[in-house]
Amino acid sequence: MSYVDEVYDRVVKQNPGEGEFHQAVKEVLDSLRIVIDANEAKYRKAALLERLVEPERIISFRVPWVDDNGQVRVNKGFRVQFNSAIGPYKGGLRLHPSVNQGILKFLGFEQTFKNSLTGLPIGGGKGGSDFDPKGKSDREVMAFCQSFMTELSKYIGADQDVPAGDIGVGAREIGYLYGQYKRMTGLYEGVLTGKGLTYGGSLVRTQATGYGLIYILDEMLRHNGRELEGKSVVISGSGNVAIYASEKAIQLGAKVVALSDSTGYIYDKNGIRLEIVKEIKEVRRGRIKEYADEVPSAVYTEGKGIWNIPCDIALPCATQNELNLEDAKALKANGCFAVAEGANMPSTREATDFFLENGMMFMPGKAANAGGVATSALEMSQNSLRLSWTFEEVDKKLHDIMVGIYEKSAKAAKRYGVKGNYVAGANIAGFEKVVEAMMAQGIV
Ligand code: NDP
Ligand code: 2IT
Repeated sequence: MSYVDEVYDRVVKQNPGEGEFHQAVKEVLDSLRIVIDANEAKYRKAALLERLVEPERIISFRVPWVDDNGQVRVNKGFRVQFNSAIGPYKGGLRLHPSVNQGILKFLGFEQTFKNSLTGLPIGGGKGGSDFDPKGKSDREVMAFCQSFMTELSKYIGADQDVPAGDIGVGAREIGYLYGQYKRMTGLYEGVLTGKGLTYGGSLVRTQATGYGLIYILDEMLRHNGRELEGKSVVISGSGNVAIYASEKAIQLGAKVVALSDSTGYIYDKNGIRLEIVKEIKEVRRGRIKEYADEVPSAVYTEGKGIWNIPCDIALPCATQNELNLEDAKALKANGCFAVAEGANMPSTREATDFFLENGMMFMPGKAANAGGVATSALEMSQNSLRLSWTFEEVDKKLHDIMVGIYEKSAKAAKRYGVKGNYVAGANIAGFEKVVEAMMAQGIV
């Protein structure tokens, strides 16, 4: 049996019930076969893959807090410190009822390669809780965040592990988490990113994942003889990534016609009016349905189905496995020619294979959404320097990093004879740096 298959079988056996983690490992290992087969003896002897798929450490803890009725509630808290070969653990915190250890392991594993691709010195980590922020008061969210950080603060630090936002964690949550970290440790340090601008945050971090997604999409289109201007775009989700992907796409002359949330989707043939979406989502914390109540040209449809809307470009920006084979076929049949993933692993394996086998341009999440964490690393740099860069400076660095990720992924794919396969290219380029650092650091 090949080394890759052996290690994959072992992952399935040793990590029962963690489907998303198995899926992420399989996707990465499958596209690394060419590299691993060429170095099999060396990697086997060093148990390189066995080490790569095992998190360095998982911290799991109880999060008790008191709700507005005086009732004590208990959630599960986690931090997966996956790989520190190239820098301190870095990655977001997710607050969503679906969160479990397997999902955080898939995210931490992906994060390791993504962070490597950015070219910046950051390892891979992810954390979160099954706490559901929806419908909670600010005080309840603060109570939860303070309890979560009381425990987490023992395991993180500016040179050790630097969490940030992800689903359900934005500026409000980062603020509460930061305040509690400072109170627990007495340290005013860049231990979290996505901070507010008055206490060490970086300009552009809010926009970074969405902007970065459009920068790399634009690069991919131009290298394949296409352009973004005038194209129709369907974007799933209506959170941080979806909103700022929409903003940059519109700035560059595309027309965004649809957005969604977990309840349904809106279609606006005239192009989405983003200021209304921002008011609903960022100010009111409302539902995307409200857009159709305010904009006569928009139609709201309950449930799934956003991928049946005809478009040139599709950008899944909500959550894992939100786009399956049937959706991929519908996109192709309706004329879609490019897909870039703002979310982490939003396309199922079958959908990804369909895109690759049917000549569609496809940029996988670990390359396409790396602009968020890259800008987080720029926030860390500014904190260390005790300086703040301007919007234009950070935006230019972000743009250059995304172009760099495109080039690394395209070149690695070409080098291994799979030109245009950015899945293989991103996995190989991300892997090479992590492996070199791991091998150099001995058996750890
Ligand atoms: P937000 O919490 O801001 O928004 C999430 C959006 O996705 C909401 O519209 C939400 O709808 C929808 N969504 C979440 N879970 C589900 C679900 N199970 N089914 C359907 N829709 C769902 O999160 P972000 O925008 O920050 O994150 C979106 C994706 O981007 C995630 O995969 C995240 O890991 C990834 N990402 C985020 C980065 C960042 O910097 N924030 C960086 C790189 C990747 P509803 O409100 O109804 O729950
Ligand atoms: O998935 C991701 O890359 C993020 N949620 C951002 C992580 C970060 O540390 O900024």
